[in-house]
Amino acid sequence: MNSLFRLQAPSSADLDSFHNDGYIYYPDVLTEDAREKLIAEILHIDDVRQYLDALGETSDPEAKSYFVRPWNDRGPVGHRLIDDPFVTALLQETIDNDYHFCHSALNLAPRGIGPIPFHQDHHHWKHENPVNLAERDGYYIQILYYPNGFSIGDRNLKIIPGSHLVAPTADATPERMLAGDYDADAGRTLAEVQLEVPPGSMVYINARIFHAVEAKPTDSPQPYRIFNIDIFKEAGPPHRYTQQIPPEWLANADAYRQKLFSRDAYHEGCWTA
Ligand SMILES: O=C(O)CCC(=O)C(=O)O
Ligand SMILES: [Fe+2]
Repeated sequence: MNSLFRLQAPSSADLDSFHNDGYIYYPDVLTEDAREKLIAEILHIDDVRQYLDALGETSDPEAKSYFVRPWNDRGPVGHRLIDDPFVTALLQETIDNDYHFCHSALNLAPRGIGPIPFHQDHHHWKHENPVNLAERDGYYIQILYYPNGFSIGDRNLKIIPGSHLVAPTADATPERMLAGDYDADAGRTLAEVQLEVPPGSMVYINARIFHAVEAKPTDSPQPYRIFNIDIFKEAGPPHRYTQQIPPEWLANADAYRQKLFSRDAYHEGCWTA
C-alpha cells in the first residue's frame, strides 16, 4: 500500500530536532492525493457539513469552533493515518516500540475565533495521584495535521523549542521561560517560534513542549482552518482522554493495529481506583 506521505522515515536531523527542540516540523508532507482526500473526507462528515452550513460565508465574531474528541468518524485516509508506515517509523525511531494509540480529535476554527494560550498537554503532570507521578516521564506524542494550512497571524501555531527540557514544576510558566529564567535549565535560550504552515503539513511534538495558537482574524482569507490530531502514549495506564476503541476498528485490524489499541481507556476514577 502506498504511503500517504512524501517521506518514508525521519532523517537523523529530524530525530535531533525531536530530542533537542521537542518537535519536528514537516511542511507539505502529505501527498497531494492524500491531502485532497483527507479534506474531502472531513468535509463529508454530517456534523461538519451542518456546522459549515450554519457558519456560512460571513465572519461572525461569536462563531464557535467545531471540535470533536475522540474523532471516530474517520474515512479511509483518516484511518490510514493511524498506522501509515511513515507514522510508524517516526514513533519507532523517536520513542521505540512500547506505545499505544491514545486518542484523536478534529477541529475546524472559523474566522473570529480567539487564541489558545501557551500550554502543555501532558496530563499526568497536572494531577498528583501516585499513578500520575509514576507516569510523569512517559512519552506523550501529539501528531498535528493541518490539511489546509495557515499563515502567520492567522491562527498560526507557536512553540517554545526546548521547553520540554525544563522540569514541569508550577513555577516553570511560559512567561518565565520567555523571560529567560529557565535558559540555564534548558541549556539554551528559550524563545517563541511562530510557524507558517502550507496545506498538508504535520507537526510532530513531544507534548511536554509549550505551544499556543493565535486568533483567527475576522477578515482572514481562509474561512476555516482544519486541524486533526492523533495522539500516542508510552505503554502504561490511561491518560486523561485515552479513548474507547470502536469495535469495528478491531474487526479487520492487523497485529500491529491490535497492539496499538490494546490498552485501557480513561474513565472517571481510573487514576484513584
Ligand atoms: O490548533 C492547533 O494548532 C493546536 C491546538 C492545541 O494545542 C491542542 O489542541 O492542544
Ligand atoms: Fe495543545
